[in-house]
Amino acid sequence: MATTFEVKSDPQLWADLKMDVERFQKVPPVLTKLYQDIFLSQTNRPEEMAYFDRMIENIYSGRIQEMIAAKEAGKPVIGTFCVYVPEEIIQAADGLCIGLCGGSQATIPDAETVLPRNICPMVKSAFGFKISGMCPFFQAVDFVYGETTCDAKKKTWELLDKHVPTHVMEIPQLKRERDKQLWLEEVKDFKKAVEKIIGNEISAPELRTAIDTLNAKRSALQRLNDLRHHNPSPISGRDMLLIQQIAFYDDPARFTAQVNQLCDELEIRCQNNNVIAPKETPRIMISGTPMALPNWKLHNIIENSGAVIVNEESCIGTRYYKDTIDTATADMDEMLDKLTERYMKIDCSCFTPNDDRIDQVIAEFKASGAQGLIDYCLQFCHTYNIEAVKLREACEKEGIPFMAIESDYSPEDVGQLQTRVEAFIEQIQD
Ligand code: BJ8
Repeated sequence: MATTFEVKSDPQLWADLKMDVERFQKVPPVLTKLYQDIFLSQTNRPEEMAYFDRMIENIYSGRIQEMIAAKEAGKPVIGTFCVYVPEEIIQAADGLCIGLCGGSQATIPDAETVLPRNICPMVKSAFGFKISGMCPFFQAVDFVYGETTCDAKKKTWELLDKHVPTHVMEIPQLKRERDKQLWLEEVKDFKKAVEKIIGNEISAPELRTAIDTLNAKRSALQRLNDLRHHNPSPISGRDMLLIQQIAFYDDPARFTAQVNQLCDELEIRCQNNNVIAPKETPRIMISGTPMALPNWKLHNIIENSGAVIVNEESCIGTRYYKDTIDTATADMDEMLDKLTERYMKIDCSCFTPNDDRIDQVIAEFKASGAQGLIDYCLQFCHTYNIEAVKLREACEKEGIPFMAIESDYSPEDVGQLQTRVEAFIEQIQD
């Protein structure tokens, strides 16, 4: 295990950001220990994971300083909660797009002083981070862009707006031609809002370059995901999840270069049969709701139970990168049209009907060489929870072993989940 790993502190920076420094300085040592236990305890990790370890070491210091430097240079720094917010437009304005979804139990009691208890933990965690002054990312953004994907989120934006300027994009919930038109108008409004910050119109070449940058990022993640499908897998599910989480706050070009470097290493590892676990290791695919940093709970349980995770059909997973934008045009209106088309392919369960997602899950299952599917649903996420019914039916039809798990961020159900996961792993090996 690397002993030099340490999540860095920067109390002066946090004080400048008006955080609760006294409380927050307890976080880096806790994250250091958690990271050492979950990630650095693995054996034979790819060497190129060192970059992603450094990203975690600098999560509360170096990356925040980069955000502040960007702000001081007049660049927009925008917080988002959903993969429907078109980050190409932020990139075209030379801005930073930072994912703010919360994956920690620590701020849920703060959120519950305001929000009802029985809503999604991701929404509560993120809201709690803001109202408690416990997230440097939240403190460093100019404003946040919410969306109307689910009830918990869209009503929380009204309350969040009191603490940080919160704009809302309307995301339609059907995918007819008239919905596409509505969505295109929303994309154009989003572009205008970003242009207002920079005091300039985004030009067609700027948007084109941004599309190329984000396409390259998504392609690199596709390449990485294809490589992990190799049997035996050259990288653990925990490390893959980590990389997919870091994708939401790292610089896109730098991140892409690092992912491609990791892919180069994994190609060689596959050729040399230098892998993370033996060929007979049970292979599991995850589908469902996103796992925001530092939600590593289910991956840790599954891989500690002797299986390897080989795919995440999730927004912190393939839904983020399975589609790129058609680059056949450099005309602004046509690019916005193609961009909208690409975003409409994201198959979030907030859409109805959403049968494309069921087909996508089955296709990814087959491509990944998984032996069983675990559908993960955050507590109180009604759309994913109900969509699991159709997913189960589709799996039964295909003969795919299926298990649905509903959980939150608390450690209370770990023992029970462990028992269920172990039984499932036994079942898929029979
Ligand atoms: S596109 S999955 S990132 S909305 S917050 S819907 S878990 S109850 S996150 Fe999401 Fe965009 Fe869809 Fe993806 Fe459920 Fe929780 Fe709502 Fe959630």
